[in-house]
Amino acid sequence: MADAQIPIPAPTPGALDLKNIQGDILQGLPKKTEYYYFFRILNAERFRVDLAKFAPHVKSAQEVIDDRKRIEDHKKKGKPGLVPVVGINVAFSHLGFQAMGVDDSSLSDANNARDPFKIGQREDAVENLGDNFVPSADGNVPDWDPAFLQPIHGVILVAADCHENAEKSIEKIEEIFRADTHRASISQIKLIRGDARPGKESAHEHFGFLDGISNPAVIGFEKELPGQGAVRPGVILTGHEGDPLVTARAPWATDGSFLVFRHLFQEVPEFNKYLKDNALKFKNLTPEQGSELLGARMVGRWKSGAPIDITPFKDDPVLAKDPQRNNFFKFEGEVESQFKCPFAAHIRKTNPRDDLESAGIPVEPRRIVRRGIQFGPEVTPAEKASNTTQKGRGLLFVSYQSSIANGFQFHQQSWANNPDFQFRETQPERPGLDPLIGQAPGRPQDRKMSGLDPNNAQRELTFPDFIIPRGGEYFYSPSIKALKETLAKTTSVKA
Ligand code: N7H
Repeated sequence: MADAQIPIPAPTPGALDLKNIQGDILQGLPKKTEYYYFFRILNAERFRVDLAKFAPHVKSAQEVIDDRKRIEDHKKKGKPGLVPVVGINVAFSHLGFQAMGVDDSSLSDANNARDPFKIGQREDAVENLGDNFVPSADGNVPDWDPAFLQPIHGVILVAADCHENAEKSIEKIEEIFRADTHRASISQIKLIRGDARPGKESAHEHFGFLDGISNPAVIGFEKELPGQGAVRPGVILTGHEGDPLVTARAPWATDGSFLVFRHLFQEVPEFNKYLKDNALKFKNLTPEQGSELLGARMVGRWKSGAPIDITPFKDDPVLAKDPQRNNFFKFEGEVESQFKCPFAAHIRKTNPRDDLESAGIPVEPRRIVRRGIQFGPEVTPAEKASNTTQKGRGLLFVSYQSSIANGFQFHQQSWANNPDFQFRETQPERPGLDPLIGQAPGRPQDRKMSGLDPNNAQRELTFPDFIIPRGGEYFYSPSIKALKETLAKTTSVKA
């Protein structure tokens, strides 16, 4: 997600051990490109020895702060080009901990037999997330890229300013794990590259909307901007106040976080055609403005990033760029109204703000921080002309949270896919599904929402799938100390 927009936080010294927390979690590794290297562990002993050599390369939150300062200085001085930077992080699935022979029971909820981390995303995708599936003799299999149907033990993240620097690092990493030799300790399952979009689209996702605006402020790390919402560190980091399993965590599970990865394809020409064909007729808007308004009402923000709760019928690019104002809204006083922002708009579904808080239900325990990056090329002229996707593109979605069940899974299953959320008592209209990520497998007629038409809140619009998940996994991003002292082995083994 948009990197350039993230304001540099003012860390509170000493509050969190920033040298112990992996760098992607609290602030995001700086990046123009990011590679996700999914791997399987071939030999636990060898892998844990190799991990001891790899661990010093893992970038901490403190090092990310230092990198971002260097980038900021470079920009301020008006120097040309980009500061060379590489950030490496790593995370493991439940199967990965099992493969290493490490007891990870304190990472799962003992009272939840279907804890998402324990069952893995492949199982969760059909059971709870609503991904499309293919029936088979062994049960329903998600309609995913076959690579993600295999057991995945871990993912290495390599973020950089350019492909060359990232690829050099991947070569070094492969040397450490002796990949491609007869003594390899890992084998690559899939390597996916994400890239920021070119030019002035660089902080925008493929549908054209500015992304990376709203993430919660983690108390003890950064100062809250107006409307941003602050969370206790344990909502994001395991082993801290706010982590629902804080008392059950093993000591090594402090300062880590669960990393949710989703390979999400976006049908951009089809999305654009839908907006054109269903342009809203409102006041004296031109058809083009009517399409823009429809898109803004589906997302809850204009492409510029300006929130429609503040500026409902006209974009405001100056407001969009102002971090003091672009999050300063909470759907206040609109619990029964979707005139300004539809109930099911993507950002209202995924952060309901006053919709819940006014009823005394805190949103804080549900919040996630989103990282990730776009992948795939720009729409080609042929795709534009035919309104049909011919090249794969979308979002490598990444979120961090201390509980997948409370965070990502809840967003997807209980909010985005639930036509009754947010629960209304008096209004006749049902909110419907999140028009972007809401899923109703096998029931295309149910992919609909109300509230898009400001003249008629009850009018429902039905839409095809614009976002198609093709894979993913649930990982745990351990602390740097856990990597070095619990997971890695320094004693040499016969290789
Ligand atoms: Fe979403 N998009 O381009 O439309 N997202 N999202 N998302 N999303 C947000 O506030 C998008 C996805 C959240 O606090 C913005 O940063 C796309 C998943 C949350 O106000 C835009 C995809 C999940 C927020 C998009 C996608 C979420 C959020 C506004 C997939 C969780 C913050 C910019 C391809 C299950 C809400 C911003 C808040 C914002 C888009 C996926 C969650 C523009 C294209 C899977 C929590």
